[in-house]
Amino acid sequence: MLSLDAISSVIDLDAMRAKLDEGGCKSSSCGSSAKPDDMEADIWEKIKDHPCYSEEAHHYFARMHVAVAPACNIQCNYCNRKYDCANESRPGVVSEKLTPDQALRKVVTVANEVPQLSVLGIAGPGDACYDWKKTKATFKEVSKYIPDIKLCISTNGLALPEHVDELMDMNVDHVTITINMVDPEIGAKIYPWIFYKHKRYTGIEASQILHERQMQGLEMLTARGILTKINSVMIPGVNDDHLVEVNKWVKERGAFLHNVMPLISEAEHGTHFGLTGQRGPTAMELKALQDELDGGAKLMRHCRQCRADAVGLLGEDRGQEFTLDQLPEEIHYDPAKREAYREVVARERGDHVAAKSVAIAAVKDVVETGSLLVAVATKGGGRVNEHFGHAKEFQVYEASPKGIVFVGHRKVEQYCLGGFGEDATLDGVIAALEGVDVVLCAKIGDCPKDQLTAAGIRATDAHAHDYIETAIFALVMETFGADAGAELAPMSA
Ligand code: CLF
Ligand code: SF4
Repeated sequence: MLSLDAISSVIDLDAMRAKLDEGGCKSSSCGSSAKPDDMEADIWEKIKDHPCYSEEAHHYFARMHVAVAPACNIQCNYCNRKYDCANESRPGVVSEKLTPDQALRKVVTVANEVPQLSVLGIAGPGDACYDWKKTKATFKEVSKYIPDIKLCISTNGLALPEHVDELMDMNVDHVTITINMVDPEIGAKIYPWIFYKHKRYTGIEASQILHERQMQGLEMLTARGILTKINSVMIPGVNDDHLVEVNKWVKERGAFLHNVMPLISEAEHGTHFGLTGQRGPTAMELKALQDELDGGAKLMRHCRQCRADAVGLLGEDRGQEFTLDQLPEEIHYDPAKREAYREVVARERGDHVAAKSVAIAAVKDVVETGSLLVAVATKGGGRVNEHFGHAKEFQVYEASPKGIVFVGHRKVEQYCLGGFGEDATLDGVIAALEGVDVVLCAKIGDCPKDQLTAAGIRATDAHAHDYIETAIFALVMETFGADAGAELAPMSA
């Protein structure tokens, strides 16, 4: 079977197709569709190539953001205006602001170079609906050049209701609204002011208006069949318990996904929360809340809080390769690479989904109680295909009686640079893997492996290049053999 490493780097289309055929995978999807059985076909069409709306798609497809919308109409206590909108991007990062024309040049250049590109998002650096003219001009121009690119926006919701019909006319079928509260008293602790209908509002009144507009916008989008994702920033002691209520409200109003993101509040970012010592949640606190929300509005757990000028697969950032000074003056869109990539993915993906469902069913059969947290080093394609020392993040899966579920990711500093591992960096990686039982990677040296063992984490490269779920099932079987009804507990290292 052709690996995604090969897919991503291959430019010779004939060689690429030949490799696939050698692998014996000649049908369009190896006889298996990636569509989940319980999903309507029209919904699947909308999400199947969107890396944020489909966890499975994020192994294959990339998004890019263009920072065309700098103006904002509210103030969030986790935002510093010097930086980009923290509702959809990592706080403390400044993007190169673009005009719609510059954005068009950037999108076409990226589409020619990054075959995984499927979605163009506008997530600031202010509010995409408030700075509407630039958002609209960018989407219109890009759609003329690349008609199949999916358009996606993120907004705080205050200016959303007046633009819902235009969003529909422009075929935008993915909208994110950041909703941190449904109780204005809690909102007053998050939003010091809003600017609405030429007037500034503060306190509970400001949050009441924001709340009403957010709910109105969500209901309007649902009524028109536009998919919505709700982002909520988890702020311990402010809205963490309250997000259970938010989840219920948005589910009732048809939200497709709920994405609970951890507050990032470094003092050096100069936000109100950062300067007043408001902490963000730990990885395990975030997971505990997500587990509590399980069964409500469907959760997105693979968000990477990407930069507002991010380019590439989620968790990867190629934005620095496409800064303004590197863009050509003249643009010409060549769809060849994107089309060839899609052809290969269509084949690989069906195979992956089939292998995944076998592994998940088998884990459900074998495990009766307990759980195992597994951190995976991967470069994409749904495989264990990254070296431990090269990983900048680990994807975390939980094997339990529910099967195998993606539960999040842990960002780390790359341990091995220039062929040498840094002990201090390894300490940070081990700390980031808090609660993890096993690490799966494509290769690991004895030294980091021993130190992980000493920290109670087993690490193995025995399942290199396997599909992630197949590898996790193998771990489960290594522990329990064919004993059904076993209790799953961390394996000794
Ligand atoms: Fe961008 Fe957001 Fe669209 Fe995705 S990101 S506007 S929905 S295309 Fe995705 Fe990035 Fe998380 Fe956003 S991983 S921060 S959820
Ligand atoms: Fe900042 Fe975004 Fe909030 Fe506006 S909506 S204040 S840009 S985080």
